[in-house]
Amino acid sequence: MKPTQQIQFDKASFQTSVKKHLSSTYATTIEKASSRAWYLAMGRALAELTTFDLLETEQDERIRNAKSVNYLSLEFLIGRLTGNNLISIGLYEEVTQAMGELGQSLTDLLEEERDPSLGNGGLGRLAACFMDSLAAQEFPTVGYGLHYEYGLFKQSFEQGHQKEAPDAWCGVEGYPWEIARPDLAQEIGFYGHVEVVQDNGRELRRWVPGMVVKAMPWDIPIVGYQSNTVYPLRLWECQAIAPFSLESFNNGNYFEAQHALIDAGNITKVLYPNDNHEKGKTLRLMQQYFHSAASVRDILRRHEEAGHTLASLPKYETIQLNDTHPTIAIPELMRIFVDEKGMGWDEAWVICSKTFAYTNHTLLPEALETWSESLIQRLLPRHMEIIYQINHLFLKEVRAKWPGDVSKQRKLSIIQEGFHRMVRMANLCVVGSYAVNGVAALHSDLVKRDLFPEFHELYPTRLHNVTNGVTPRRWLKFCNPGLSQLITDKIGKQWAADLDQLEAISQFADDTEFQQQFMAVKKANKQRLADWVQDNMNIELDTNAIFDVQIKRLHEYKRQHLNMLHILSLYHRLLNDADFDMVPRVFIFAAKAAPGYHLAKEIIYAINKIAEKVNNDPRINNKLKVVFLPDYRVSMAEIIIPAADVSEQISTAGKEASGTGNMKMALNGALTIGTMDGANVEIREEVGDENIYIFGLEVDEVERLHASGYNPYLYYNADPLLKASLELLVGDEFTPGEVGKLRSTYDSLLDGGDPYLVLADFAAYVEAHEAIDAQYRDQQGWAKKAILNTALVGKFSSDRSIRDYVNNIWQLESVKR
Ligand code: 26W
Repeated sequence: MKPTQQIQFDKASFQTSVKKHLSSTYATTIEKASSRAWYLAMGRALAELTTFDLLETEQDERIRNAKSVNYLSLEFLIGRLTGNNLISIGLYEEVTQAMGELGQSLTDLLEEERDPSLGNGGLGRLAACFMDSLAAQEFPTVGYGLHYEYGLFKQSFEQGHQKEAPDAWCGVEGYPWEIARPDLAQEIGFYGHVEVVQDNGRELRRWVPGMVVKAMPWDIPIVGYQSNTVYPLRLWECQAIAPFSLESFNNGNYFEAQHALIDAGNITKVLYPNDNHEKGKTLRLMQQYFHSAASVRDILRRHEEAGHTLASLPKYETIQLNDTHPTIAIPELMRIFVDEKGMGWDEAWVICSKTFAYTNHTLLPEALETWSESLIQRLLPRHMEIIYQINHLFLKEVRAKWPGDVSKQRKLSIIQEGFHRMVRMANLCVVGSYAVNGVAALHSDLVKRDLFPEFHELYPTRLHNVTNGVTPRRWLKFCNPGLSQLITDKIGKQWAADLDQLEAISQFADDTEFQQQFMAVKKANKQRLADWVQDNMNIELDTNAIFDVQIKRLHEYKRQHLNMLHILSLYHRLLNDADFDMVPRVFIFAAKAAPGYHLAKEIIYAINKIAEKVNNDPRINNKLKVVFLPDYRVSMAEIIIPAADVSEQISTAGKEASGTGNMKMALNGALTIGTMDGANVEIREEVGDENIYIFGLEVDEVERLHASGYNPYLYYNADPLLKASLELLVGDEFTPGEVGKLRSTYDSLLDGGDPYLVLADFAAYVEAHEAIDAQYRDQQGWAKKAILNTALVGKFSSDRSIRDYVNNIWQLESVKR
């Protein structure tokens, strides 16, 4: 077994380093330093240790000569690093002691760290879990992302309404874990025109950008658990090259060169807050190209510096595209090969299409990216030519496969015809990649069946499934120390590096003593959350109640409004049915709505208003509490997830590609109430039907209902409880004196046609909740189910996901240092 502490640690010199940073970096003294200054100085001192290993890893000959994965993602939702890194390098106790001797509590200092919220939700958090698992298993990797100045907006509530504020995650002092790499900076062009030059009778095309900006990389160390391998997460920051490009000035692109000054500073200013909704904004495409171009050049730089030939690129490098957001990397690599390296098109295409692989994360039509041809033409004129050429050759293949079938060509073409011609990024990805994968078994089946059926026929081995996973380090060991200790006491500590070992816990599922210990830990975690709610929201929660949790982005397809209707039905029954009884419940929500998504914001408002009334209504005797925690982020999830009894995973079947919160909560001993959607299907397979509450329409039933003409009024008129619950939204029950303030949700569910079938699933959902209520009354039975959830979800470790990618897609080997 490997030692848990690899990095050389000497307490006295560490303390000296912290003190040195206090004075020389943060200009303060031991006597005067604030907690924040102590945290920053400690962070810098720790980062020095990992930077050393980062550079060592970078120089390691065996790694330079091994195949690496380059994970390209516009989002990495890493969350706070300090506590997690201390666990990975095995120095948590040592640093607790070292800081204690300096009069500082490590736990308090860790609270000083702001979350780097460089992602929207699932896709960004998945990228962070994958980096953790790649480093832990020592697969050579570089994560490439963007160094946004402002991460996802901070959320607060004003009279129940969501308010957004900018999130300056770096603070004025900078983020202690990152190091600038000015020697690795790149120049990135935009706009301009294409020149044709003759070269020995050959016609070469060359892009002359009208504007050039600088890409400055910042490295964040990704520390492998129980290993001394440190791989970089390389985040590009856009800087202007002052004052503007002389070349473009001379070429008459004066106007566009002026753009440079305005645009350059903006490119990495802020993360776009849309989740699953594509808006086609120019600046977003600039972010995408900036990210792709800087990353592709850095990959080629590493490859060439290691002495490898261009032809051997796929042997040493694979480039994983996290959704279509970095798709433009494909034509960019082609441009470099053909225009800059003088390679022939066919050779370039063979190399290129063996290098890229693409992960699809959503089937929602409004999330599938298309960019207007005219925008690409203006911003990236040479790339547009290359896309035409790729499409031209691809359509030849289509014609060969389906001669004379024009509809096939129209459907598969990378260019969507019409008044405004659009480039379909997903089609470009499938054509330019050697592998395409969905993120859960059901989702991957739907990718084959509904999204890309013709591509599947054309390229029968290209489409794969890799079921998502979550890192057990952050999502159990770090966030739930009580449960981690209990598990370690029973089965030893190696589970955190090999999550399948948790299965051994199932032998204690009937053991009453273990059940009591398990439930005691859950209770303590509920108390920790209740304390947070008391301190921050001034609401008192009873930890004997069922903690029922729905935490994820606010979206109609995720159906927070179904949960809300269930709450209304309970409220209605408590007030109107003297025989009705229920185990006290606390409904916990946390979610950000995209700032431009009106209905999502209205749902937040409605839940907040309902909470206000219900929480203070003496008639219901504290049976019901509703809390909407503000500013959902990774560090909040770390408090909420260990405290969950019930995990709400209630999307309309076929809409949630995978979900990963479902995995985190099951791992922490929550019982899922969920539809047959995304990874819920596989969670059920693992934990068994008796340990999960599945309800509602399945994918084919959803399709049939839509096809037959769904009418929500049929459900409304047939179900008195549903009707009564909905009617609570139209009066002034929750907004005294102001009638109809919560109408939007009601309207969308009735006159709006209820596109996500909330009403159709309502009755089944209520029934599943009744079963949960009944089960909770039997605490031993509940404990057994909760234990089995923890024990049986080892499959959902992101270590396993990464091994699936490695074995089935990337074909690379780990390098132990
Ligand atoms: C262009 C706008 C946009 C922005 C983000 C479109 C799509 C996205 C993401 C793909 C949305 C996303 O985060 N998808 C989620 O990915 C998770 C990781 O695979 C899955 O677990 C979720 O089910 C899926 O919704």
